[in-house]
Amino acid sequence: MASKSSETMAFYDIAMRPPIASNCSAPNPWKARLALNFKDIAYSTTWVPLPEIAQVRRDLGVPAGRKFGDGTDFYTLPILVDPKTNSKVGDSFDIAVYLQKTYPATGAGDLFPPQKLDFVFNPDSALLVPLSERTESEHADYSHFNTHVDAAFTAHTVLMAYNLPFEPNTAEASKAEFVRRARVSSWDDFEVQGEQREKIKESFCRTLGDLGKLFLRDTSGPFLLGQQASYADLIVGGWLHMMRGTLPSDEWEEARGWHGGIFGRLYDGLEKYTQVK
Ligand SMILES: N[C@@H](CCC(=O)N[C@@H](CS)C(=O)NCC(=O)O)C(=O)O
Repeated sequence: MASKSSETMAFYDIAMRPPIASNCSAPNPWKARLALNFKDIAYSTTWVPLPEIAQVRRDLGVPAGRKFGDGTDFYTLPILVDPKTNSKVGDSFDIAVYLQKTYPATGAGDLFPPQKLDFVFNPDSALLVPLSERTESEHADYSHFNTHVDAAFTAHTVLMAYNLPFEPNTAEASKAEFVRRARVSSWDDFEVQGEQREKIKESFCRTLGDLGKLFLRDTSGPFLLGQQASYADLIVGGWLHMMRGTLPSDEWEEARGWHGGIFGRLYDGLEKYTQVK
């Protein structure tokens, strides 16, 4: 989309270790980046170190969109600021809805084409940090899918947390915050190896098998609707980017090949929407 620089949108993502373009790995900002690129929007990224997210969000006047288990506010990214409409949107799903509504005809078209998104995942135990609560019903089927995909991947992030490529200047503070949230005694408690790791990988593979079934309804392309990508593919794609950035590389290669390579093909199919700007 041709756009003057004063109209360039500001997109806020979490700073990671340089080179940032290959290390940014937060799934919800990734969903929004994929949606911005899908819509061919002019934007520029502001990289926020993890310990500064709350302040940045407060300074922008965007309320917290998530709560910790104890009910206190959890300040998160992404945020998108659109100077053209004076809008500030602080949730990845809301960003996709906003882009579709405000810029319906740009880029690759409709982010929310009708389709059946009947994936359900109910975690065995409560997630460490509850997901955002959503009450609105706009694109309710996609919103439901987003919640269940988030739950499915979040239940297995113990495989990924230890390898998060933290930004060096704030790595210690970030790790300390994760230790506090998980109520463990040290960062090394996040390392999961051996038999325990294999068991969690099996569960992850099984869970992705259930999700993968939806991709087998139309095998004319890598997306749920075959050759037509939609926001549902970008939701899964956001998590695949977290996996790529945080799993040991042999495990990422293994996961790409699970269930006949469904997720490797999806990751590659979304490549055209992965520019980090
Ligand atoms: N429902 C929100 C959730 C956003 C969220 O959880 N963001 C994570 C990164 S994926 C975050 O900002 N974490 C900051 C932290 O862990 O301190 C959305 O979809 O935007």
